[in-house]
Amino acid sequence: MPARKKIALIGAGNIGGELAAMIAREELGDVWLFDIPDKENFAKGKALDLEQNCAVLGADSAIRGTSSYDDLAGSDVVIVTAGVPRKPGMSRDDLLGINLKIIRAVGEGIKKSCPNAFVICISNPLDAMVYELKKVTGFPGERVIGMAGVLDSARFQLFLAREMGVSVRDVRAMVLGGHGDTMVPVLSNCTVNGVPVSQLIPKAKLDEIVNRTRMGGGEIVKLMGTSAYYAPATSAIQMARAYLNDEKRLLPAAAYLNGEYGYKDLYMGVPVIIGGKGIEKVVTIELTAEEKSMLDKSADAVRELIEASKAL
Ligand code: A3D
Repeated sequence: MPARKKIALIGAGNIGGELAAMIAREELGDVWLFDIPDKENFAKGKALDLEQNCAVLGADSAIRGTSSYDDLAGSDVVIVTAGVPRKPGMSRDDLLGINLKIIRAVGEGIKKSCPNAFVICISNPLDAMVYELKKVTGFPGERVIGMAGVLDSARFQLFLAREMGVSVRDVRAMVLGGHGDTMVPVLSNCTVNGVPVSQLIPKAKLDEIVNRTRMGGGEIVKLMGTSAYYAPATSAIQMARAYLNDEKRLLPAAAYLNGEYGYKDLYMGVPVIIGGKGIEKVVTIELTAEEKSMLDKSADAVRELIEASKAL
């Protein structure tokens, strides 16, 4: 019998807990919920609650809490949510100073204990944090990826579907670029079951939806006082599942770019194929001149943040 997959969740907060619940429910693997020593008991308690939840559901995944990287040894997948989330009025970039230090420590721990893992970063500011994780671990780009595009695209698809009164299942759309206000909802490739969305929604309304998508995270922070966690967790699980089951999903995600789309040494949201080898391909799609220029602006914003990290 092959052993169960081992999945390490670094950060046992809101997203970490939801990730653990989903992994266990789907029996994708056994889970280690990791947090800082001050929160080790919290992580252990949450793990116990989640494992008891599994007993109700009849799922056999084991869930453990820890603050020791040794317990994460040999993990197949590591999902990083360590750090602080936004509070109302904050931008993701405001988190850079505090989360950078945390991500550096986390990167060292992963490098030591999980040298073969597929690493999915969720901590914000996303593109700069995933860049730092790759730098600190020294892992190849195929094995270090950032989750943002799946979530931003789902928000975009939801708003489009609600506007048209159709099922979210029939709306296909992608959001590329950095995970910030400069993100690029790609209208030229957006369809409802193959019908270009521009034939179905007037331009002024589309512009409104694009804008709401760009501000989608902030809308929730303003209402809840902290950032979203259900949809971010589900989005990361979609990526982890694609890796663990070698699904070859084509998904938008923050990938290390080495010349693709004309960008070098940068992490940014692009369409990628995720399978058993990690990021198996960065897919280059045709963009309109306007979309490419928005992507360039977004790349500049990410580059600025990466440069700021280097100075810290
Ligand atoms: P929260 O519930 O505060 O959980 C974060 C956890 O990280 C806390 O339990 C902390 O104790 C823990 N932590 C802090 N330092 C360390 C460390 N050195 N090692 C291990 N754990 C540590 O936040 P959350 O789960 O709501 O959000 C986590 C991160 O995800 C934040 O940075 C958010 O901004 C980000 N986020 C990203 C998206 C994207 O779409 C990319 C969406 C929503 C939230």
